[in-house]
Amino acid sequence: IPKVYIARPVPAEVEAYISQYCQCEKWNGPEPITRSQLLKQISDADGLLITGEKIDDEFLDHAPNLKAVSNISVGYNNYDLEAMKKRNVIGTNTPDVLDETVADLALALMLSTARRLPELDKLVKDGKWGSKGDEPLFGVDVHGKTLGIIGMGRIGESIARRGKFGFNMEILYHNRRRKPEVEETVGATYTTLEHLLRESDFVLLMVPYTPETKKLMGREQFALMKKSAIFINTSRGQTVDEKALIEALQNKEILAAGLDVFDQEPVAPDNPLLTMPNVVTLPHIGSATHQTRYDMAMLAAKNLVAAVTGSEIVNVVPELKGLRPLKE
Ligand code: 8YV
Repeated sequence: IPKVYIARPVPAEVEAYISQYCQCEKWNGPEPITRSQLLKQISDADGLLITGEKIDDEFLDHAPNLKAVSNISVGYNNYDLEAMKKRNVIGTNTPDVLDETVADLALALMLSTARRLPELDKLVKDGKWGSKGDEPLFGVDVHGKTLGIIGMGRIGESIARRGKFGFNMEILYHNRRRKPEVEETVGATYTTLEHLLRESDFVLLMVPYTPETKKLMGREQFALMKKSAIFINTSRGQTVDEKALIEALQNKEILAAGLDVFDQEPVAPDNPLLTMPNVVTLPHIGSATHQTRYDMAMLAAKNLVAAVTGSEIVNVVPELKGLRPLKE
């Protein structure tokens, strides 16, 4: 029977599901497993359950039997698609099940940044409430403002619905292609990136990380934003020129930023973003609820079992859809 390697902690029910169809192995050393430890474990694996590990030529050379890699994530920028294609290794991801949870977090980050929640929570806990009068506690409104969403995928749509129907916001969006259905259901307006940056009170980045979106937000883009605007990133850190963001904040070209993702993760302790009170920082928790991470792990397990047992695989990433499901 196929042999799979589970390379990150998953609920017992997920491992039990895989064990019905495959021979399972998994790391029992300290978490997280390092790349060099992982490379030693996969030499006879047919399938791999993972998140984030770079699946490139080096990795695949250590796994000659590998037929499928299953990400417990919707993002799959860790897949070197050309390396996987030439070895006929299928890659899957976990779309849909996390959309609402990530959208909730995106709105939480918008509200936290606009109303300065972490900074003011600390002020109360430090016993400084009342020390400066009311005005120093003021934030900015979210309701009725303009939300510009860069990347109108499934998660972008969930965010747009929250902004429109929850906070009566005006929704602008920029995307690789127009989505008339979203314009219809949410009343969102498609526009150019430049116009979105100039008009939005909140600029929210929700694109996948690809060669085309690398450093999509840079010096020029931040300079187009209103000085009263707030930047939110819930996509990937690499879609932002982080140096340009730091300078835009230091030069007051934008008001504030809410960041769930960073160019390097975990973020380096000397990163200037960590010293700015108008920057809210989170440790990449977009999908991090018990239920959603369970659903993602179970979906990734089902993707993996389908791939290594030759059944129909639902969530093959688009760029790898044409691959034959199994090596002879
Ligand atoms: C991941 C994410 O689950 O799904 C994605 O692409 O970024 C998150 O939901 C998280 O990075 C795993 O640790």
